[in-house]
Amino acid sequence: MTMEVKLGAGDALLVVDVQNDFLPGGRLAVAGGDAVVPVLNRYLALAAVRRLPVYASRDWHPANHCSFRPQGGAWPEHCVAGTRGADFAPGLKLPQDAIVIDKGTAPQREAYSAFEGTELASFLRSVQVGRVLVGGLATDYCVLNTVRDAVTHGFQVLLLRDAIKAVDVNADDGKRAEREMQRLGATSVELPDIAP
Ligand code: VGL
Ligand code: ZN
Repeated sequence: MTMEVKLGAGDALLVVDVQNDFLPGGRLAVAGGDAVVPVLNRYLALAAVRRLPVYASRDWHPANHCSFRPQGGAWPEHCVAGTRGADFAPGLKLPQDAIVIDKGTAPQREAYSAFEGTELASFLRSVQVGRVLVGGLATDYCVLNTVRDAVTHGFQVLLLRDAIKAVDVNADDGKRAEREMQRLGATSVELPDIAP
């Protein structure tokens, strides 16, 4: 069943961590992660037509970040600030005026959420955003935690379920994360749900 979602004033698009290191060939590759890029480009085109502000978060770690295995963390080194792995996917068509949100920049703090330790919530409020469309990588980490914080901050969330991909360290982590986001109040939508 498709629903008819009309985008307009008060909406914003948030693209989470679509960076080389999370794509196939990257240091923390999400299988099929590159598939979100063309779909996000379609959402970006819709955002342009509807004049929605666009935000793009980046995992932006120092070389000694606590989440890296040499520091006792869970992950291989990834998205080190200023490296190619931390660049946005080259095929992602972010507009010139997209607002970039760097997170995970403090050596001793993990920050999966684009709201954690950033100005994102105040940026959104300052331009009267009430509803955020969220897509990107990875469903079971940064997307999940970003959506949770968005809800906590009082924003409505449209989860772009055709524009997310999970790490799936455990089978079905992504599916569980999606259910959890719905339980928190996010609405899952796909491109065909969006009114042209
Ligand atoms: C992420 C693991 C570590 C993510 C970031 O963007 O989902 N996952 N750092
Ligand atoms: Zn990270």
